[in-house]
Amino acid sequence: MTEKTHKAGFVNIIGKPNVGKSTLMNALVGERLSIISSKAQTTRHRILGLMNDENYQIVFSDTPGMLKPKYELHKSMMSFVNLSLEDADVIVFVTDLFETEDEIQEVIEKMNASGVPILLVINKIDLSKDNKLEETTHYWTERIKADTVIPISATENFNIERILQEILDRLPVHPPYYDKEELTDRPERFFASEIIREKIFTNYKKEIPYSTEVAIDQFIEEDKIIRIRALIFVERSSQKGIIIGEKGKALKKVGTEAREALETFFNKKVFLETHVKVEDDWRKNKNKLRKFGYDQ
Ligand code: GDP
Ligand code: MG
Ligand code: K
Repeated sequence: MTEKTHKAGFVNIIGKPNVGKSTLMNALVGERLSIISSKAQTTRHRILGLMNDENYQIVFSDTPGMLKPKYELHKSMMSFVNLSLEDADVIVFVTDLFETEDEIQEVIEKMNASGVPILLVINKIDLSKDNKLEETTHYWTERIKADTVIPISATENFNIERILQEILDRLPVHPPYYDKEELTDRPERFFASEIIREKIFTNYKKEIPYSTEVAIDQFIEEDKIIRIRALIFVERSSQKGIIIGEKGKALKKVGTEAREALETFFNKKVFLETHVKVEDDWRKNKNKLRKFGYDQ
């Protein structure tokens, strides 16, 4: 492998509940997965897993809450949706033979407008009778600006390799976003920073999440408790004020919610300490920042 040929990118998996996203992830990533926890499926978590090979790194993510009915979507959640769509190098839209576009028209519109290549994956074709697959394909290609359509059966492992190939074909040449060596050693830090980040996304208005990065400064696992110290980086001191909030209320709320999510995720008591730091212009060096979760 050389710097010049290594591919890396973000793949956003989108689809209604029960279409088979988790089953697909397992079939797709299988033993090649560096980090994933079954517990991750139960949290409203953004990163699903990373797939590393000598020549590539695929970062799979989903968008928590994206497909909830509109009235349940907070404004902050919608900005999260936008961010994760814009961030993606490839979108994998998963559906099955039975789902419809009901309640997700807005997300479909955003997806179609994003300019990001979309792989339309139709799952559960093992259940197809008569011309059901044909009808389903027709239905979805009318609605989604897909680059290509891939009928699969996640449970029967049918056509899974093709998805991987289609992703790799569209992945940009780029160095790995996450240190491949470190990842296997310290995935907990990675998950911890992503969980805290998600709470920042759901608690503040658009500008703040865009200007924030989280680094795990300390992660100490003891017998009955995990002690985590997180640094929250912002660009300006005014943003620091917003993050902390009046009498520290806002940050306290984020801290409580994050701690609860961390405890669910790690299945252990968590002591979480947060510090807000102003770091000018970190956005100019975004790639480096994506690694914040691992840096000391
Ligand atoms: P998610 O909510 O999108 O993550 O969906 P899951 O992966 O949890 O799957 C939902 C249900 O669909 C489970 O009962 C799966 O076993 C089932 N399922 C997933 N993929 C297939 C498939 O290819 N064929 C059939 N027949 N069932 C599937
Ligand atoms: Mg799932
Ligand atoms: K790590």
